[in-house]
Amino acid sequence: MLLFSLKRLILNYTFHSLKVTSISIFSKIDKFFPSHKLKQNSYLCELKIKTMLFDFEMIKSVYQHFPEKMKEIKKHIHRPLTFAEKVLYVHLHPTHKIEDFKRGQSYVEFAPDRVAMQDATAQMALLQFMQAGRPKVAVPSTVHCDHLIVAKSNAKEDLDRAIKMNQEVYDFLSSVSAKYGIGFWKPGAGIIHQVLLENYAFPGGMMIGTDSHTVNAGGLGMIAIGVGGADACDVMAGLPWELKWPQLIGVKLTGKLNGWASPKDVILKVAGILTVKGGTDKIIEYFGEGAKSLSATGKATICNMGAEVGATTSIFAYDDSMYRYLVATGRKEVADLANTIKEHLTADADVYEHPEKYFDQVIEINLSELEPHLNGPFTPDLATPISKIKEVAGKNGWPLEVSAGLIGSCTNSSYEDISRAASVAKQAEEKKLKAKAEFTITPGSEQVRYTIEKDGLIDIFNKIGAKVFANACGPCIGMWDRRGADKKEKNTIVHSFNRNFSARQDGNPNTHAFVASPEMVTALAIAGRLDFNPMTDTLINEEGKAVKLDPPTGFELPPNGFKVDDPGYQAPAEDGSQIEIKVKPDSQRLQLLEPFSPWEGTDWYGLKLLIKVKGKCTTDHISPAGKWLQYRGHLDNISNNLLLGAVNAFTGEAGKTKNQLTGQYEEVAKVQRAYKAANIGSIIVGDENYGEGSSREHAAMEPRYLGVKAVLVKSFARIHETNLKKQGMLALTFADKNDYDKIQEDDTFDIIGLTQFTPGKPLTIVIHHKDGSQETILANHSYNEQQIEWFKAGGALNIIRNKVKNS
Ligand code: MIC
Ligand code: SF4
Repeated sequence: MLLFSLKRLILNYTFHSLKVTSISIFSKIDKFFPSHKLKQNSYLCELKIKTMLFDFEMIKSVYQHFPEKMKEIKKHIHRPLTFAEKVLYVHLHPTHKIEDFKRGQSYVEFAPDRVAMQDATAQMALLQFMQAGRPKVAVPSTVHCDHLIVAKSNAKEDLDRAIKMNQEVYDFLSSVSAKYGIGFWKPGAGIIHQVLLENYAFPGGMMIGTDSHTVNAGGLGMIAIGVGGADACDVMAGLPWELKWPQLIGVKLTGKLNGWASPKDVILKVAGILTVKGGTDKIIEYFGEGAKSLSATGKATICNMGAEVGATTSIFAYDDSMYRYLVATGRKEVADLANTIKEHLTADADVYEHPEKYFDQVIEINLSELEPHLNGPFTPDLATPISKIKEVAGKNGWPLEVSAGLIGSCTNSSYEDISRAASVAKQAEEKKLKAKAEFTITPGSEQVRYTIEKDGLIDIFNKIGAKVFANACGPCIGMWDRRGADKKEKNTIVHSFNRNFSARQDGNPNTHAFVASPEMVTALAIAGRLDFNPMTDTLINEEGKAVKLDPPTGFELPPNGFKVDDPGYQAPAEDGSQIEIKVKPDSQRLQLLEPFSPWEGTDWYGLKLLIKVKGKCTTDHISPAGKWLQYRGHLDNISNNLLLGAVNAFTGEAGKTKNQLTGQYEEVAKVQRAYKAANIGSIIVGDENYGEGSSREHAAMEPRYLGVKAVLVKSFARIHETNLKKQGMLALTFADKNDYDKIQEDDTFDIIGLTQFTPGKPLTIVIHHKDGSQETILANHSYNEQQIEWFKAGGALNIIRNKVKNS
């Protein structure tokens, strides 16, 4: 009894900003974290909470100030505003003047409401935050353990194995979170973006997250943006966060989805139109009757995969679907508050009536005519409508047999998704069909998993031989122990994830991965064929009869409500000052960071070409995931994967380059370590949209750590370019893209103009060829004054500590 009262008392402290409406059981933290430093400290206890309402006071304050801020904004901007613009303006940093910012040009400082981090990026973000010298995070923040769980046998075994294997990292994240006031979602709790949507996202709010798919929360009307850990570190330290004021794309949705078409097909079509770089430095705002007809989770799917067109973020205005979702996920208080400022949580009327006047580009999609799509292989923007797949696949020689169908991931694991996929699976059973391909499901959160289990949906999948993996990223990020993948056979898989870059899911570059809606994935897994069109084709069942699948049906929200026993949340300590964070000096998983050295104050001469990369070079090519995820907290170890997936323009081989000192071809990191040992700087040359994909700042920190000085490319993806700048690297683009062709394998470079490094002024690069000839080219950059300071200081982190001290 005494213990119980004590814990109750402690709870009152711990959940100062968390309204707990129902607590079922107290249990012990050492179930998950046996070696946890805090277990002796009675103030931290694991809770099983059925309904939680986080940060209500913060949300209340955002809504309270929204109308008066809008009034002030309207005094300065005399034109109708889109919804995205309103949310951006309302979140301007208080020190920033309100003005009509230049889209695609002005750098603007914001004050986001919250920060989210997933385990694979949180390690580096928090290692940096620990250097900032703050006792607590300045805004509500959370860590989510979802990326490090290998999908192999089944949820339980996989989770147990992951907890054992990643103990050191989980312990680190859990105790850093407890110390600095960060909410911690344990392994098994779910994928960051689903957990955020279910618990934290709110209409009109602003969030940054150390994962490119943070944009998912646009489905609940939030401006949510993916960033590198150094950006997260700034905001957690109470500093303003900077972003180039984006351009705006308006997508008008008319009609209504029907039959096999789903929200996923909206974004698959948009990806086909915009391509992987069409959204760079742009926000996509969806509107129209069609938008209102979509569920909130459907909207989140569309926003989530906006990362695949490089968009800064995507957003829908507040509507009834969001109200319903907030209520269903235990946040009626937030929904009711949102209703009180409804008129501000959408664009001004004229914007949606005359979109061409307010958006830089307008796209119109009629949902009534939308066909299901299959996007791939190897890139998410290669969109093929299902009616054309036979012809296109045949022409390209894509393997037609589907070897695996996988549903889940942050973008498609809502109750609606799973229930629609289950309706297809159910028919298979009724119509005497079995899934021909391997079929797997990764639920997005424990809340979704628990509810679908209770509602009998997991049983339906089991009956057609499906495997249910742990609530985590799993195969989506290459954490898939796929039998036989090492044989590197040519094969086709279909999944409902976002990304299908070469080798991403199973490490096999010959796996042709196609992205589709969960219901289409289920149909194709049953048929076992890529060219199966469920709208027109029949299948032969076990009795030899031809049967046809009916269009899927599902539930927007669980008819009997969401249920969960233990959502997997751990609250931070009220006073974390006594918590000590230890990192073993010989650890292979974690390494404390040393500051990078500042710029030498001179121009650079004699830099060697490290590698000239040809074609697509995503962050998966620069710093692959899969088995390398284990080193995300250890900069020296992970640096060995530098550019392992990048294709060398001179040899066509991935991951190897010529060591100019020896003439040998070796792994890129090895060559770079040799240059570093010889005190020689180097430069990486790349193609278009370099650094596309993920937010992982390792892709920028690794070259910096190994002594690369500059990255010179035709164009950059937004997050990667910022990450390079933050880490003190020189991120340059060819002023004339044709100059890319001038770069030869044994070149040496001088970079001139650094002593007068100024915004808007190009730098000069002298290329020395091996035959003694030389050429001079210009390189552009997009550094503003502050970013030049980061460069000079050797990285933003070297400045942040002082700023925090003086603030
Ligand atoms: C991804 O989908 O590529 C990831 C893994 O979630 C990344 C983050 C990472 O590399 O850790 C992302 O999208 O930012
Ligand atoms: Fe995880 Fe995949 Fe979503 Fe990235 S895209 S957060 S790896 S589920």
